[in-house]
Amino acid sequence: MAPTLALVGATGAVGSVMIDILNARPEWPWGEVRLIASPRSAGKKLTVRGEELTVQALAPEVFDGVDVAMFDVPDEVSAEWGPIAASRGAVVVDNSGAFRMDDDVPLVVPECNLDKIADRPRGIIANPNCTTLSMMAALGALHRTFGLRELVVASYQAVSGAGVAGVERLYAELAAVVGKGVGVRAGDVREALEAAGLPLADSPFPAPLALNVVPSAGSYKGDGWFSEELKVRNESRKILGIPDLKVSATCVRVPVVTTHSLAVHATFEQPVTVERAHELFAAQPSVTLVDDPSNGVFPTPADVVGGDPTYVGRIRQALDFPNTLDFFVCGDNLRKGAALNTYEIAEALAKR
Ligand code: 11C
Repeated sequence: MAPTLALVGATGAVGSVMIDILNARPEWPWGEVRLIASPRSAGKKLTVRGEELTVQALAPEVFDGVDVAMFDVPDEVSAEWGPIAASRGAVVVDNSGAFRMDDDVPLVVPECNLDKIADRPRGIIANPNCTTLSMMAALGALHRTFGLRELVVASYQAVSGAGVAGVERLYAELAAVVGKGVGVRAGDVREALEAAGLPLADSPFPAPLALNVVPSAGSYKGDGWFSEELKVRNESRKILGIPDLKVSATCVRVPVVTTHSLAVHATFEQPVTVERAHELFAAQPSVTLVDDPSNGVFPTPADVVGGDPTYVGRIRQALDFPNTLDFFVCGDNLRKGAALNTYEIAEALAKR
C-alpha cells in the first residue's frame, strides 16, 4: 500500500511552500495525505494534488497510520509533538532546531549524507537551518573531492527567515522610508519609522531593516555569538561528518524578502582550481552555476527567489590563502532552505 504522509504546520509560511512543492512534484509515491495544524487553523480547506483536504487539529491520534510526518513548526512544538508522532509509528522529518544536535537524530542534506536517514534510533530525522542549508549542496560537492578543512562565511539573510512577521515588517518599513530622503544622517531612518508609527519595539529585528543591514540573526548566545552563527558551525560539522571542522560565521539580516546569500571562504586539504570547481558544480544536479562576473553574471536573491537549486557564482582562488576558494551562494530559504529539503528526505523514505 502507498505510504501515508502528514504535514504538521500546513498553514504556516514554510507549510504553504511545502504544499506548492507537493503539488508540483513529478513523481508521487504517497497514498493518503494529512494536513495538520494548531486547533486555530483546523477546519481550513487546502488543495493537494487536486484533492481538497481539511486541516486537522494536532492531536496524538492524527498520527495513527502515518508513515512519514513532516514538521514545519516552532522548536517547542516539534520538541513536544515529534516524539509523540514517532511513538505512533511515523518517521518524523523535522524542520525545527529541536533535535538537530541530538546524537540519536541524523541531520540530513540529501546531496551530502542521505545514507544517514536509515540510522534514526528516535524515529526522527532533522532538517538543517536554512542558512547552513543554503551552502551545503555546493560545499558538499567540493568537500568530496578536495577535503574541507576550514570555513569562514558571512551570511546575507532574508527577512522571511524570521517568518511572516519579518516580511510584513520589511514591507511596512520600506513604505515608511520611500520618498523621505532618509538614510543620509545617523538616526534618520529610525526617526522616519517612529514617525510612521513603526516603533522598533514592535519589530522582530533589533534595528531598522529598511536601507540597512543588521549584524544580528537569531538569538544572542553570549561571548559575542548569535544563534544563527553557532548553528552554521555545529550543523556544518555534523552534516559533512567533520567534527573538528574550523568554522567562523557572521550572520547578517538584509532587506531581502526571501533567499539567503552567503559569501564563503573555504580552505581544503588538496590544491584547488576554479576550473575544477566549475566542473564539480556543473556535475551536481542541484547546483546552478551563474558565474560570468565580467558580464555582470552572478547570483542575486532577486534573480533566483522561488527556485529550487543552490545558485553559485563569483568563484575565485583566494589570492593569499593556499588551497582556498571564495564564492557566493544564493538559495531560497523557504524552498531548499526548509520545505524542499524536508520533502526530499520524506520522498527518499517513501522510495525505500
Ligand atoms: C533565519 N535561518 O533566517 C533562520 C530561520 O533554525 O530553522 C530558521 C531557523 C531554524 O532567521
